[in-house]
Amino acid sequence: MKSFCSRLAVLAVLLCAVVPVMAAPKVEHTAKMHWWQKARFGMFITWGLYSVPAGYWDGKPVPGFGEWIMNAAHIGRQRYAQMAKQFDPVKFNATQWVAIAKAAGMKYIVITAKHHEGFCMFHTKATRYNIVDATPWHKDPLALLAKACRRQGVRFCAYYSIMDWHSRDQAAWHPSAVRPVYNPTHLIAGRAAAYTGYVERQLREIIKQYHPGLLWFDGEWIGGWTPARAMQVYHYIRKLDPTVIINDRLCGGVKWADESIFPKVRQPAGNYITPEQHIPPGGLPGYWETCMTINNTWGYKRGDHTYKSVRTLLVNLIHCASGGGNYLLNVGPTGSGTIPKGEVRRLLAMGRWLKTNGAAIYGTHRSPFGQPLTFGYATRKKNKIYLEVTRWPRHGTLSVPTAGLSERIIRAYLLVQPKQDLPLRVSGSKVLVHVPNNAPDAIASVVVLQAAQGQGGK
Ligand code: FHN
Repeated sequence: MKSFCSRLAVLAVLLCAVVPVMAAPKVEHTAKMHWWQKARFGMFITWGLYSVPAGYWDGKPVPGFGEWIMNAAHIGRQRYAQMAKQFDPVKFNATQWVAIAKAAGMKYIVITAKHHEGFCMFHTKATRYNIVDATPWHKDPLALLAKACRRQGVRFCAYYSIMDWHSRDQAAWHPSAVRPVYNPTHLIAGRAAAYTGYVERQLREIIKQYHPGLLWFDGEWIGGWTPARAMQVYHYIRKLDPTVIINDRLCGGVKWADESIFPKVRQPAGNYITPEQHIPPGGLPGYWETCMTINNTWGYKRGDHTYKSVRTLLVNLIHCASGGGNYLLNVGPTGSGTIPKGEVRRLLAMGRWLKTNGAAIYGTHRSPFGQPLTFGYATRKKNKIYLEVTRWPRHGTLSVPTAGLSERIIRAYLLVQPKQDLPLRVSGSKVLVHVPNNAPDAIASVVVLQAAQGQGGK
């Protein structure tokens, strides 16, 4: 698993080795990202065969992420594949899953079409190791979710792992008959072209069958998956759909950076950067999205109830938006097809906050202040600056450092009381806003500063 730091290190190497090429056309690139940048908040769904054992094997708890159980419990390919016969998620309800995402204020969902285990959660003709052909359920959850997303106005997106612990084209790192260790696999000599063809065939099915707005690649760190192979797949995707967004994980070895940041990059592939389980302080240049678990696992583990608090989840979302990034929050559905209640409760609480305060998040851009704020965070949309106050001032005065602002602030008000002006005065390089003693929201209250009309950033 590559950490964000190692990805950044590789990026540094890449930048000194760039060879100027025709940059992706800016307009096409920006237009493609528009819906995603406005969305700010998405649901990651990590669902697969691993949801059946749910973190236990041979009656014992298995450490690590739920979706890594095949590797962590050293399960042979044949024995693991037998689980498909038990995978019968009769409680799955696509309309309900999308409704939960929508009620949470999430504008897109990214579901695992194929995780490292290699089991395909969609109907593919490339292998019978898929949820329609190999399980007693015989349904295609990606087709059902894509349809529900279209009906409910949520963007459907798909995750696809290059690493594939079931593929005969990939060898386990330690191919023991009794204690195999899969990660990281490597492409078997002479089989790389066959596997690349398999990937292309499946991506074609996913694009043509489900029309994802975004392809979320992962597992790119396997041996033999070269930049050239990744470039081949990247251009294959672009021919099928020039508008689909691609994250920065199609290619291992060489960090694929955002076209909008490094247009001269030799391999302009990833449209955005994907920090994982952390939020870069102050955000990142260009397009980026932090993906994060809601507890301590991506795939379902029946023993993991260590859910993050609603406060932590909301502040994470606000922190991402204030840095100009998206927040992709994961749920791990059970083997029977339900999203755990503890996860749903937190998502619905986030949705209630967003129902009142969504204007401060959706379609906004990063904080205009260029420095951390003592009282919380800030986002901006045209001449409105939204202050997401997580530490409400005790003495009724919110002190805002406006040194980094080029505009005059002409108004201040609570987002929940837009018609009620709050007294404000300039004091040196600060604007002092007189606020009520009690914060309108227990977690984050939004104060809006209005800059003089016709001025201001994005
Ligand atoms: O190994 C995967 C992991 O299972 C999970 O899918 C995360 C989500 O971003 N990605 C990889 C770890 O970086």
